[in-house]
Amino acid sequence: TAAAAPAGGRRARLRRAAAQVLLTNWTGAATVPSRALYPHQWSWDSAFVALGLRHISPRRAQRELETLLGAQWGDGRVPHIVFNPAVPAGAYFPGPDFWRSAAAGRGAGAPPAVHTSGIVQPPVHALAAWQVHLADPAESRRRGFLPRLYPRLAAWHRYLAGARDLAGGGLAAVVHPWEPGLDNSPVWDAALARVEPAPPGSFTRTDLDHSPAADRPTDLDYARYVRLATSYRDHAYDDARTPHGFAVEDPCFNALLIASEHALASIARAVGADPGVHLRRAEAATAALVDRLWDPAGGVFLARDLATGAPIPGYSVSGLVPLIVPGLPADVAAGLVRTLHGPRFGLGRVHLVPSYDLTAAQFDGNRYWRGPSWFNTAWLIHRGLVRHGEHEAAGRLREQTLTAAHRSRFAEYLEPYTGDGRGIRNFSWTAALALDLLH
Ligand code: 9YW
Repeated sequence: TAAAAPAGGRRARLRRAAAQVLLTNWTGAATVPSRALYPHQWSWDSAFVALGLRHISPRRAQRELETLLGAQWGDGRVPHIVFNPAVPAGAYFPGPDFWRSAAAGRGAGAPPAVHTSGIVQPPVHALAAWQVHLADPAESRRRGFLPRLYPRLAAWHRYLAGARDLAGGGLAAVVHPWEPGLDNSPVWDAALARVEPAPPGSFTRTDLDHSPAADRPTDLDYARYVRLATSYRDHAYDDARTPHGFAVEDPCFNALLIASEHALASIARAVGADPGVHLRRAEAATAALVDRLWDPAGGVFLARDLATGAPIPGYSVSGLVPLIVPGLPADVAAGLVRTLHGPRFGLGRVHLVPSYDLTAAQFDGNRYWRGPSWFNTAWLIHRGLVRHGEHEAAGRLREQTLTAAHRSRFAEYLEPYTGDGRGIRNFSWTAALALDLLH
């Protein structure tokens, strides 16, 4: 509403401050999520960053995505981290010497000259690429942006729809809790409990040098993350050969794949290719999403554990993100909007959208993805509300998000009840998505 909106002067200051964060975090070819905590390029961070950067430099936004896709593997996967060779090896764990992409990933087509991780993150890239193109179509055409990106984005989606459809049900599976981007969500607890932790002392965390331990995943979480990643690496990142100790169909990941598939259809049309294949894939995946993950009783999408074949009870913001999917059945969309406003997520009564059910025993308002509100999921829910004509709720969420970005100095996440910043400050996607919401 107008009363809650930052006044004109504050908006201009917010815009300048957000642009400054993105400039500080720009390395010359890409943007790091944070200079101290995450000093390399992260996959879905870059897509969110590009969505904001397009308002201040469409050209830099194009570069951001080109750099990421330049590190794509031969099998189509887009790695979740592209390592910056200028950063000391010990600055981030797990670093290039852990993943050993060029050697261990050779069979999967890892690039020989760039160091990357071997896992993936949610596919927001086609969606971002199409918006970046629309921000300045003339510059995009001059640089041949879409014709260069289209085959890479298409191969990325083919990888997810092919090698990653582990259950054969038409959805992509994630094989590590880092892949859905919601690392320590309580939704993964039961599946993760079956993973034997790596021995204590076999690795050293670097994240705790930059962020309080109470805001981060635990050592036991990390020991299991390390075990899973080690096993994937030691099986040459081969999806068919790895005995996946963790395999889950996540609603947010698949919703982003569907939304990106629609964007890829637009990109295909723009480059003179056939959009039909993308539209058909989007339609089939939407049906599979509703069929396999929708929980009508809860009014939310649930992740599915492929080890047990059963839905995972637990209400996470991930289960609300499918609100962005075009062509969602009307009763499903209405159910999601009801759940958002209900006691579990408290839309309008707490800051942004909590990452986990406020009423659940596992809710922790400080610890990373176990409760805190994040700006990327707020941005996605905002987009979903607009799509379904919920303009008032969308407007309120937008103003709340802008105010919180400003007040928290672009925090990584927020305690949902107080709105106080948590994690690090000057976080890139917080700045980028605030910039986007200002437009
Ligand atoms: C880590 C970079 C990434 C995000 C993820 C977030 C976190 C990496 O940081 O994971 O080291 O824990 O969970 O979504 O992309 O910002």
